[in-house]
Amino acid sequence: MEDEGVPTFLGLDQGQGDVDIAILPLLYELTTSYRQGTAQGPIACIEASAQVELFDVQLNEDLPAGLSIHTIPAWDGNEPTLLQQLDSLTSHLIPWFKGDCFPLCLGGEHGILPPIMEATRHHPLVENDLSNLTLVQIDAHSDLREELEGEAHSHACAAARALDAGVGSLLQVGIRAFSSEEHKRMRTDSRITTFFARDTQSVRDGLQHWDKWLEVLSSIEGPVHLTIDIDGLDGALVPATGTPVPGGLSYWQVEETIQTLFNAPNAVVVGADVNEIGVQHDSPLTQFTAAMLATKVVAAHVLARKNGMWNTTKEPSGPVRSSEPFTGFSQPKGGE
Ligand SMILES: [Mn+2]
Repeated sequence: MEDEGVPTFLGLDQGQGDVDIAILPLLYELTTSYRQGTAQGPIACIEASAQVELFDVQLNEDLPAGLSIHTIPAWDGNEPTLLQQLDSLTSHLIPWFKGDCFPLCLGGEHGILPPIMEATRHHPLVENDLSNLTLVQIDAHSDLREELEGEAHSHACAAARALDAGVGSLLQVGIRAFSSEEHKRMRTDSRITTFFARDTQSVRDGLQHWDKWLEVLSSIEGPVHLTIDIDGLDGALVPATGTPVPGGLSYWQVEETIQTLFNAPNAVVVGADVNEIGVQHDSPLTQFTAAMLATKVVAAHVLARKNGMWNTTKEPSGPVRSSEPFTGFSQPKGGE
């Protein structure tokens, strides 16, 4: 499966047999508003990951730490319509979201999130009911628009579409760019908890807000998906992302978020993505920052697994609670 010359995550040999961790590059870019270039970001990130240290200090071991980490061939769909592309992405992802391996998607613009949510329905802890799922979103933007320039599947609507799909709880951090419509939604939708960068990065009392964020993460129960839009970091660290924004999270805050989440005693992180990775040409900083975070996610997953916190099978809790079968992005919903 490994082609000569195709880069692998961390430069690791592809493991034999079962896949424990699947690295899924998704070369998806349709709607990024400000710049172009997020489609090639995942490959640049994988190339940059060859320079990341394999030793993780919390894990106290070199990756892959006895597990098999596979870099899956990139999804690079060319279906004629946006909705058919989303369906193609969903089909590509489903086999990796069934609970027997940990999927880490590399994007590509944030529009990959709705297909990731649809794939996550197949996870045994989610049981086809996304109201069981907590979505943790690191982002500069709340991504809660109903549409951007007439497009409901724009990257600027990723979190709104995840809520439409039925996600039970959305926890956001790093947020500092949003419309009045989004601001209203953040204040009125009881499923959403937003930690604004203005508060967590405040020179005067940022630490109080940050401690609260970590407390909220520690108290999550049940399955979780972590979506990291790298523009949640301060723009200085990720200048080649689609829409870099000043005033964002430090590298260590994102690392602490990852560690705290994977350590939460009653939560299971069932999947993650690092998205809006751009290709920086004057320096590899953007793609290297993304590679560092992706590596931290993998190391935190491995540590959780070694600590017995990767229990993805669940006793059936009664009939599967599914509101409506999902028929695909490009198929009309039943009854319409
Ligand atoms: Mn986003």
